Amino acid sequence: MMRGRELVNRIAAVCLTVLAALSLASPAQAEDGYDLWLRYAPLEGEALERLEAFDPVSVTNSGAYDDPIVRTAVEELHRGLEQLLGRKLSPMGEENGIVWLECKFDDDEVPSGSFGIGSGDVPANREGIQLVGVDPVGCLYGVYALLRELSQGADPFAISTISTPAMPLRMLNHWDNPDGHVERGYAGRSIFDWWHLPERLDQRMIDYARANASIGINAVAVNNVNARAMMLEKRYIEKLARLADAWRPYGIRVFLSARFSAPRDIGGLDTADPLDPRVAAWWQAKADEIYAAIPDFGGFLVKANSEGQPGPQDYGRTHADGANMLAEALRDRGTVIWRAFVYSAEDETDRAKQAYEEFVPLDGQFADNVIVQVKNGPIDFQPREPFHPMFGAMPNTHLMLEAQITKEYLGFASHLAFLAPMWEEVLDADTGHGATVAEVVSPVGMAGVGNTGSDRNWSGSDFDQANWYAFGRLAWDPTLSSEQIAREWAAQTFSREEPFLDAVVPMMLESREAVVDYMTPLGLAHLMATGHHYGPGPWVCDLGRPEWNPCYYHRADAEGIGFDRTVTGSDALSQYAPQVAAEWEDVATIDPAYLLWFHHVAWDHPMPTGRSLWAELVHRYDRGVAKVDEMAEIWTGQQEFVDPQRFRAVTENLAIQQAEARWWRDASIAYWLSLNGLDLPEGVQPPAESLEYYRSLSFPEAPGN
Ligand code: BDP
Repeated sequence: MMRGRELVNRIAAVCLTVLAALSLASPAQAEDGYDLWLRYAPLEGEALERLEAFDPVSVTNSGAYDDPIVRTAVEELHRGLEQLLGRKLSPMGEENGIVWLECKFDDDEVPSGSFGIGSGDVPANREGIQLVGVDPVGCLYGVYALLRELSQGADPFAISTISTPAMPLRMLNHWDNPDGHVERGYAGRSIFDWWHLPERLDQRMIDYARANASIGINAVAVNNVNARAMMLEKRYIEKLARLADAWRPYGIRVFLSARFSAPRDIGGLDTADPLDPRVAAWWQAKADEIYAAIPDFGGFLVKANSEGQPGPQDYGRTHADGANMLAEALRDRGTVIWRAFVYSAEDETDRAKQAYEEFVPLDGQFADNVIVQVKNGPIDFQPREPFHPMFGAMPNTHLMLEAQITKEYLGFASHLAFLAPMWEEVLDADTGHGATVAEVVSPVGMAGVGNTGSDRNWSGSDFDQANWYAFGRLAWDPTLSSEQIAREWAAQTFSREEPFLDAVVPMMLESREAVVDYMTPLGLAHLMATGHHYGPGPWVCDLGRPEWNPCYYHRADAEGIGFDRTVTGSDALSQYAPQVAAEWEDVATIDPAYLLWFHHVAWDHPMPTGRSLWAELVHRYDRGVAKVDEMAEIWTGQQEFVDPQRFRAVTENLAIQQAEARWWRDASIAYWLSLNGLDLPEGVQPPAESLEYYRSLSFPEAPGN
């Protein structure tokens, strides 16, 4: 007879067996996305065997442990290998190492951060992996590159690469406010805990630095370009210094967004006139104070005379006057990044023309340590814009590209839109001035408006992590294809199984075009609702300033739709090099993707497909909606490859996107119908609700505003 104790033990044993079987059956344990692409999921099968051949695997370095960045590199390598192998490694040491790090090459000809990886002899006459960094941060980047390859299942002995960053500055701009609210943030509160700094440093600050370093990001502007002067006060400098200290071992320099009127706001002066010697002296003293606390401070990022921000024009001075005064304060130490995103509240000029008109005449007048940061397109981070005409038009100015990683205009965090194809489109664009956009900005850099927040998954959705990742990878190498980036991201983040990648990578690559289709097809732009930009608002025509209104951008009426930017209209086209303008000036030959950006055309305008413009527009809305349905279906088939928690999270987001794609399509069509009075093309579904219904919707609580 079984005694009570024995029975309990047996039941417990059965339960354990069942639990173990259950956990084996589920694809992976639940994950919340916090580990990003740095999951280093344990290798299996051949990939594991190949890495195991390195027994005993450990990490060696050439005696440069005194350098904090090398220490990070060694730790990251150790940690990554342990996770991939699923076991502890022997301690690091020179004798038994199989990955040999050489981190002090010191060659001024080669850009900082460059590295090479290959198999070869390592100490103790054994075959191993050699990793040579031109400098400590080169070693760190090399380590992440090696782990990236191994994570994807690469044969360690076949890894052979030499890599050099294309651009010196690979930067994130955070639009985070000191109170924790993130402007255009859809991932929760700010990750920067200004309230508790400098005493308390959240572990997230280290994990954030790891993530950035792993994709080559080396600079961070921590606060909103709509800046509070307070961030320049002594107590904030102390907070910032703590972050700078934490991020230095990851090769990251800090920048501050500086409010141009700070000498007035917090400096006790009655002016911020850049030509006033007292103002220059104030900034000089402020810079000295910052450098005393942060010797490698990167510099200031400035939004001036744009959307109500103060700037040099308040005193009748130019952008160059303002930027150069700050540059003098930072001279030989740091950089002024001056944003070209300007449009004036008093200017009647087509908004798409204003930045070029203000900046191009100043070419050659900016100090050497000034960079002018230009958004990818001439309006504002729309789902599709032509490249900004300033690229290539200012050969004597350092120009940098600004992209938006957070999806303010592409459905917030709940829509799946992989942005690499959008950035690839702009980087590859031929400016007609003898260089592509990538070639214009490569000597300088790229900035991305961050999408991080306090959400466990960092970016508000699992797939939005891919945009952070893609931004870093493209800033490192703008010739990388979107496909390669999507593949390596998906393999590291979700699953390295081929069937999974073959399904999910194409889905990612087509996702941004789907958004263009269901929101702003054929070159339409800025039709989002007022303020928060959530959802459609093409009917908004009555806001105070003309360019605040979607009607300003689409110009639709009974006869036609689109913004004439040719010589018969605003002539924004003439800001492009002649050969580029020639491609877009003819309504018959222009790429339909840009048609309504540059032309006002009749609803019955014949399109290359043989459809009328109206039918083509409706067709594209339907195509976008159908694509999202297809994406949802593809995802449904991936359950076996993804842990339950993230599988469900993505599934739910796709359901939101399906509904909202329909909403965009229906509301837009209902509105155009009210203007053009046309019939819907044969077989096309009418909008589900009335125009009045769509107009009545309001979302004052939409995030990020
Ligand atoms: C717009 C955003 C606004 C930013 C501005 C900018 O709506 O919140 O302040 O860009 O880039 O797209 O300065």
